[in-house]
Formats: sequence, C-alpha cells, structure tokens
Amino acid sequence: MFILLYSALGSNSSERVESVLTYKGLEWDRIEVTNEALKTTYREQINPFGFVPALVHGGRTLVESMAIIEYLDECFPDKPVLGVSPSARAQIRSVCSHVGSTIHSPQNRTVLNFLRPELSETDKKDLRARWIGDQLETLEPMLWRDGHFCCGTSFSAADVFVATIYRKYLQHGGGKLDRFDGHRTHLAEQGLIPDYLR
Ligand SMILES: N[C@@H](CCC(=O)N[C@@H](CS)C(=O)NCC(=O)O)C(=O)O
Repeated sequence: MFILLYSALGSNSSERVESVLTYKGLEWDRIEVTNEALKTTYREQINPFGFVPALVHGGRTLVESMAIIEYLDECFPDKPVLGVSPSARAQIRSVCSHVGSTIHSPQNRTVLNFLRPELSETDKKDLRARWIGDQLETLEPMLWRDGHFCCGTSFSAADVFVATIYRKYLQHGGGKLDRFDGHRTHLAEQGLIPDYLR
C-alpha cells in the first residue's frame, strides 16, 4: 500500500520518520512542504497543527512523528524499532519522549518565535544550539549503557531521535560532542541511518 510522507528539508521530526522508513526498507514517496504552505494550504488540508511530518497510508493521514513511528512499527513489524520486551520498549520510549518533548519542542521555530520574538535569527540559532547541547549533556548518562546503541544491544527509534537532534545541534553551530559524534559515525558505518544524516 502506497506510503506518502509530507516532509521538509532540515526538519528534525521528519528526519526521524524518514530514517525509520529507510531502515525498514519500505517504499515511500516524499512531498517537500514549503514554509509558505506550512501556514496555508498544508495546515488547511493536511495537518491542522501546521507541522511536518505527516504520513498518508491506507487512505488515512497521520501526524506527530512518534505516533507515525509507532504506527509503522505496528504495520511493518519486521526490523522493529521500539523494542521487544516491555522494559526495552519503556526505555526506548523514554529517550524518544525526552528528545521529542523536552529537547526539541522548546526550540521549535514556532515556539521560539512566540516566546522570544525580539531575538535576531543569529541569536535564535545560538540559543537553540546552547539549549540542545545542554540537554544532550543531561541525556548522556541514560545512553549507551550496553554498547554502541542508545538503548540495549540493537538499533531502535532512540538511536534515530538522538542522532537527528544531534545533527540539529550541529546545524545550529554547536561544537562537536565526542560520544554523540561517535554514535552517529557508528550508525552511518552500519548503514542504519540515511546518507544525509552522516
Ligand atoms: N511534535 C511534532 C513536532 C513537529 C515539528 O516541530 N515540526 C517542525 C519541523 S522539525 C515544523 O514543522 N516546524 C515548522 C514551524 O515551526 O513553523 C512531531 O514530533 O511531529
């Protein structure tokens, strides 16, 4: 069945879903949503929240990256990304939830424009990098307890959330963080994340 992803270049939340679609080897098409469409046609017709990603499958449109990833893992259970035991699932979800809600949301463009409209684009970029970097440090003790993967001994959605938010941090001008850099390199060498995330 046809899978269509509404995405945007540089969108951290969309990269999470793109990574899972790629990892699972699914066939999918991508529509690039412009900044203009986000506020107009896309918001009116696809996602009332006005955010990417949105995924169309089986005649339904789904929004919110974590909900989409959970849906994909249920529909396409080969190569699971949300763990196989209740405790592994809880651990993976806690990392994803922390990255998605606590780290990513406050530095989202819409949120930052609302909360700090007085900041210049340069200052916003700097604030975003500092916020993410600070939060990654807080997150680090939760990660890589059993080896190269964020949670447990296999690749999961936690790896995707961590690798993509680290990329966002670099894009905003954050300096290299050794453990996070090593993690991304490991995933890339194993072919577990799309080339553009390397
Ligand atoms: N909780 C949402 C967050 C989505 C989100 O923040 N999307 C960003 C791109 S990463 C967006 O569409 N930003 C557009 C804007 O803020 O105007 C999810 O996980 O899907």
